[in-house]
Parts: sequence; structure tokens; C-alpha cells
Amino acid sequence: MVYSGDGNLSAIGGNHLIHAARRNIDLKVICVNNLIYAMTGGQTAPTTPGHATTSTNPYGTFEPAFNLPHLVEAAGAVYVARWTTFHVRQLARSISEAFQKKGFSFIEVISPCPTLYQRCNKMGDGLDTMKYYKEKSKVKNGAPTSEVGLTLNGEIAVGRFVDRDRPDYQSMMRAQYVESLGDRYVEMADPEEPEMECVCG
Ligand SMILES: Cc1ncc(C[n+]2csc(CCOP(=O)(O)OP(=O)(O)O)c2C)c(N)n1
Repeated sequence: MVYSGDGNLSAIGGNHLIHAARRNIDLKVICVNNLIYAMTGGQTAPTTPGHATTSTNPYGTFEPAFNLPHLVEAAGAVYVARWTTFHVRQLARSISEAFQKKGFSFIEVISPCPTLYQRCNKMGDGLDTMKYYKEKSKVKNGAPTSEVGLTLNGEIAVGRFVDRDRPDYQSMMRAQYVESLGDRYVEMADPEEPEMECVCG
């Protein structure tokens, strides 16, 4: 399970994100997206919506932002959902759905940063943000991810966007080895399993 901020996941670790999705590695990724690099002082991140004010764009951002559900779907994720911190029950259900699946699952959780993002953008305190999430969110299960990009003050599409199946990395690897090596392929022992005792004589 991977639990990460939007900056670490989609900028600093962006390369790992897309290739883990492409390979369909059996990971459950929860992205806590507060729309900025908060810990280092509220800088613009790849997820910061256009026109938002940040410490590095005091007159408003102008770069196009990543739409993370669209990015990970295009890269190959088998499960993609988005909720906000207001949607506690729905989020818990999504996490449990992701754990039922084999392969790369991605859940985006739109989250507040009241001291930096909300303050810079005059969006009030933590409670105001919960009210804002409640008012702006619209459940859109199955929505095309190309249409769920976030804007500064617009609708927040939430829901389960992608739920599909394709072989995960380990299954593809095993199938390829069996195809190439036939009987010569021996499954590697699971390090978690206790070693088999040799009973001789
Ligand atoms: C390779 C690397 N580059 C830069 C940093 C410095 N750094 C630490 S936290 C952070 C911002 C993280 O932003 P995000 O992942 O969105 O999490 P948040 O602080 O917003 O919760 C940065 C740039 C780092 N730790 N490692």
C-alpha cells in the first residue's frame, strides 16, 4: 500500500507512478491531494488548479494541472476513484474495493490545507472547506476520467471512475516464463512461507 501527497506522487515520484500503473503492479495507492506542496511551504504542484494562488505563484498559477485519475487510467490502472475528506464512508468503501482487486488501484482524496492553500485562496478554515466539499462534489460513478479535471472553484467530480481487469505484473511474468521455459520454470519460494522440511528415508 502506498500513501502519498500529490506532489511526492505526481511530481517527484511521477515516473514511478506511471510505470507502476503501466506494469499493473499490485499496489493500492492513496493520494492525499491538497493541491500544493504543503510541507515545504505551499508551492505550486502539478495538481494546482489554474488561477490558484500559491507561495510560488502569488499572482495565480498559469500552468495546466494534471488530472490524476485521467493520467493513471491512461497509464493502465485497473481501479480509479476520487473522494474528498468529507466522503468518509464512500472512501472507506473504495479502499476496501481496491483491496479486492489484483493490480494497480488509485484513490485520490481531495484534502484541505487550511494554513496554506485555503488561506492563500481565501477559502476559509477547515470547517468551511468541509462545507465547500459537500457543496461542490458531485457523484459521477463511471464518468470518463478526461472530464473530471479540477478547477479552482468548480465542481469536484467524485466516485468510482474505473473498475476493469487485466493481468497484473506477476501473473504476466509467470505466464511468460512458463511459455518460454515450460517444465523448467520453477516458482520462486515465497519468503513469507516457512521452508519445507526435508523428510528423508
Ligand atoms: C526527492 C525529494 N525532493 C524533494 C523533497 C522535499 N520535499 C519534502 S515534502 C515535499 C512536498 C510534498 O508535497 P506533497 O507530496 O503534495 O505533500 P504535502 O506536503 O502537500 O502533504 C517536498 C518537495 C524530498 N523530500 N525528496
